[in-house]
Amino acid sequence: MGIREALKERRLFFDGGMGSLLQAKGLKPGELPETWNLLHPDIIVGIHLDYLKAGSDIVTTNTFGLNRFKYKKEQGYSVDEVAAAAVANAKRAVELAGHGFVALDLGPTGKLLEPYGTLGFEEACDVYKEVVRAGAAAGADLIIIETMGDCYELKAAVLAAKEECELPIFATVTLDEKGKMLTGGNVESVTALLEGLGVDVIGLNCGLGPVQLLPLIRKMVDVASVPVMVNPNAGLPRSEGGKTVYDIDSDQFAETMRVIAESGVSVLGGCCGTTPEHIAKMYAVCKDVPKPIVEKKERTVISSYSHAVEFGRKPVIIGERINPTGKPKFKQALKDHDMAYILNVGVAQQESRAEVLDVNVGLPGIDEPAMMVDVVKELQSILDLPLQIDTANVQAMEQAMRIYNGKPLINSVNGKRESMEAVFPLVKKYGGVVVALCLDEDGIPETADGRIAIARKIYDTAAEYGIDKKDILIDALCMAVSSDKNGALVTLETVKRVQEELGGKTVLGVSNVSFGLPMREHINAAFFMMALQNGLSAAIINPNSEAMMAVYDSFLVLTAQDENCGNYVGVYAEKEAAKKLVKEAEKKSESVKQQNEGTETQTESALKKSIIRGLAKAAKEAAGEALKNKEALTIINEEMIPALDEVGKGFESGTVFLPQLLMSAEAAKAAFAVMKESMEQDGVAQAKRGKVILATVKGDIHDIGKNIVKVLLENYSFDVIDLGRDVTPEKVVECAIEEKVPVVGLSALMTTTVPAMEETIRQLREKAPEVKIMVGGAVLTEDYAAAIGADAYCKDAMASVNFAIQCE
Ligand code: B12
Repeated sequence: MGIREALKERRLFFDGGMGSLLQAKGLKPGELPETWNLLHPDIIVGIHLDYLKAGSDIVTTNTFGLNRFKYKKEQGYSVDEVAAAAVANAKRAVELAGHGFVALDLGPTGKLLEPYGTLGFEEACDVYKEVVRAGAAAGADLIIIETMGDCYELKAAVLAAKEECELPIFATVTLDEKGKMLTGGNVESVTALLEGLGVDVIGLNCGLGPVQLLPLIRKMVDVASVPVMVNPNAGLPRSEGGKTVYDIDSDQFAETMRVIAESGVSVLGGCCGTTPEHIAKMYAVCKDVPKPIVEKKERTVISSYSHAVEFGRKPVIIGERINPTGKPKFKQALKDHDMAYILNVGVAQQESRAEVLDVNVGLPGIDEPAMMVDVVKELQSILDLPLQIDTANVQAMEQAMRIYNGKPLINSVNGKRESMEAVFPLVKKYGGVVVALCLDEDGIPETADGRIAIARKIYDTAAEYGIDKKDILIDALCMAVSSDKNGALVTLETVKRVQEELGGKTVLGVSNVSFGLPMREHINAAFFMMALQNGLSAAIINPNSEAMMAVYDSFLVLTAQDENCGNYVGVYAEKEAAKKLVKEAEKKSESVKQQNEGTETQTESALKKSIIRGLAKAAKEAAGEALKNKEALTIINEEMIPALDEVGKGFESGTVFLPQLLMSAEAAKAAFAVMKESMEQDGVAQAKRGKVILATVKGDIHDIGKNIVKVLLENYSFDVIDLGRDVTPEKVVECAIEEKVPVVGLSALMTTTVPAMEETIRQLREKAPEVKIMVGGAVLTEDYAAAIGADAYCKDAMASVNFAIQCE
């Protein structure tokens, strides 16, 4: 019986941890566990066998960290031979036990993907393909992709598995206690992505214990239409005497797993810290819990890297502005490859509360696939909104769907056979919700009956490709009322009937209706309200139009979809207050003075805003502007650091995610380069001063602050030796002795790296007692600096100069 049949029949059990068992058997720190497949096959077979005897149906190959970055032929072992040996070991155990399936294990590559890191998306796919090819050839029964913290990398792994073999795919991600992935995804967005990609079983593993995972897993069972699996750690880890211990025992583990089994989870197992004992106890208490029935949820969902957007609840606003039609400036931006312009159009729509952004870059004479890929990459690196890939060019569509970081909305397919044959296979492969236009070989029907018939035809054909009705949004099409007086009525009737007769969901490009008329916004707004009233699920509109958004907000209030009018009051009370302020300001006579102040604040906020938004080009430009009014150091202290502080606070409170943090850091660096140039120009040439070593301590990669300190010290003619970031205490000491340096400056930005700073100071005191040490970084305080033995705490870069001068 294959694993898919077994899954239909009964609950399945995975194995538990591998790494900790190997350590107990002598795996040394720094040694790669995967190599033991070749060096100690008997130990690996033994562990697999223990799990199979404990009740596991599936054993996971010892290949979690296997990839080309760690294994190269020239270093002794190739990816292929390790994968083949790992599968052979697992198969041997299955043979000895007389039952079981072998899951080829794929873990994170250990590298961040572009644009936040250096690993390209296609290269990530290739890295995984190597392992999949070898593992599948060696006879694995399924693929398990696990412990993923970044959904982009997860997508690369799933595509690699799909493109290299036909094996069933199980995929699990790791969430923190707030229910977020490292790069910000949550249960809903991961579910949308993985179901879209056609993964067989989805779930959660590692990171947390079963108790903490329980609420998150319940949420996943609520939204998923495929079986759910959970492999938790043996509770929460903590360090005790240099060893990792977990806070619950095997009995408590098993008991919580029983509750998880009863919550509708189909596949159970363990992760870090779990042993055959945990699995045996879990199996004993869970084996008789009836297997859950996995219900298909009729949810129409798309996602970005960070969140999901669902259709069919509150109407969804899709921003239409990233589209060259009728926009000469936008056309020019496309021709000039002016990404900053396009990004700004996106940012403005997000600020106007668009929930999805339409992306259309079709222009005669342009390489549309290349442009579409570039624009999608740029947008998804800065904005966290899901995108609607809007193109008639199938190649552009496929390339964009491939590199899109989530489950996209696709615009569009239509009732023509040719269109369906081109688009549906892409939707099946990459996942997505597709907009389906009510037209076919015979054109656009004049009646609602005709459009409904096309909608039915599209649903039926999609089903032949394995695409559910829920993943289709019917576009009833909206004709210009100036040329067809009944056009709007037919559209509205179609919208209503798709929902009532076909149980489907709808979308409309609303603005077409007013084509050829003056003051188009009046017609658009009125038609928008009528469409909403007829049950429209999503509207492609200009979210920057106050009239359109007023219709939307009012509609929510009037249809009881705005609890306590909270949304309405939130948006319009502020607007009303702002209007009053403007009026009052106009009355005042000191208009000239105010205008001046106004410009300055605008410039200030432009720099701050672009750093917060992560817009590097805009930050660079704003930095140049800001320098016209203020000195570099003042700008750094008053604008750049507060901007980064704001991002940091958001990160801490869970409203900002790592990708945004990285983009803000990049923007800050771009602005900082401008400041540096200005400071260098201002620098007064002086006689050379003494040497200063600067380093960010071991384990810490934050260096923006340290680099500012460096520029300022150099400005004051100090000879700075910059050891970079993540610097060991030994390296600092060695350099201090070798270069006979009187002052060392250390930077640490995290509570977790302050101990490394303390250790560096301790070693300096011991081996180079004459050196003066100054320290800085956001987490430090005067008291803390004194407590760890530093000579001086420098709250900013200027303080570092003053201290270095004092030491002369
Ligand atoms: C930008 C940033 C990043 C960037 C860093 C890019 C880079 N090249 O530096 C990236 C995105 C890579 C990053 C990664 C991470 N970050 Co970070 N990051 C920040 C952020 C938003 C701003 C830091 C900054 O540059 N500030 C601006 C500079 C100019 O200020 P500054 O460093 O304090 O420097 C001034 C003074 O302190 C002083 N000074 C600084 N150093 C020195 C040294 C000497 C010798 C002297 C004299 C003076 C001095 O002078 C400077 C100029 O005035 C902070 C939040 C914050 N507000 O601090 C979080 C923050 C530091 N990061 C945090 C975390 C958790 C992380 C990650 C672990 C996230 C993750 N899950 O992966 C990783 C860490 C990886 C690692 N091992 O280090 C946390 C730390 C929490 C804590 N209390 O320990 C913070 C506080 C955010 C938060 N609130 O949660 N981060």
